[in-house]
Amino acid sequence: MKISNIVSAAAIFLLLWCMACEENPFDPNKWSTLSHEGFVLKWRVQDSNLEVELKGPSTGWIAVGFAGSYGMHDSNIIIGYVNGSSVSIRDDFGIDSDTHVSDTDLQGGEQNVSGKSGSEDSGVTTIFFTIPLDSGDLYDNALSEGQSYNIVLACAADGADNFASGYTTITNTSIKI
Ligand SMILES: [Ca+2]
Ligand SMILES: [Ca+2]
Repeated sequence: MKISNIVSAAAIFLLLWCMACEENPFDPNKWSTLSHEGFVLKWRVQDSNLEVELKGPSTGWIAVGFAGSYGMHDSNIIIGYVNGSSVSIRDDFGIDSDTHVSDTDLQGGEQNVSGKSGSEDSGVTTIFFTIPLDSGDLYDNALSEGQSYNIVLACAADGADNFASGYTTITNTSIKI
């Protein structure tokens, strides 16, 4: 066997090995992904937290809500928008199927989102954030790894860089944490 063939074989082996690594289902750092009606949600459990990346089809606000019922109702909603270099992300709660308010405005509620960042490109907003699996806040529904939960995905009209505008898209689905 020529040296060049050995090098090629080694390169292919390494490539396949690396690809297999990325697909390792036991990798604790692995992200789960859901694509649903123009949204892409990625999440992973890290220690006692849930790390989340949400992409939504709007240059206005986008939101994901965890463990509610229909629409936004009773959902722990994390809503965010990007305006130039400014990223705003807020910890909300769905008080009915289409109304969300800041946890801070609810009695005993507090903001429990960390690691906030985001970007906007080609009509798509992306936000990153971390929430505790169980913040202890009445307005953040406790989550357990391995369980499935109803979620809500929503966004506002393009350019609605605020938390007050109504949604133009809202959809419910479910994920396994
Ligand atoms: Ca909260
Ligand atoms: Ca909340």
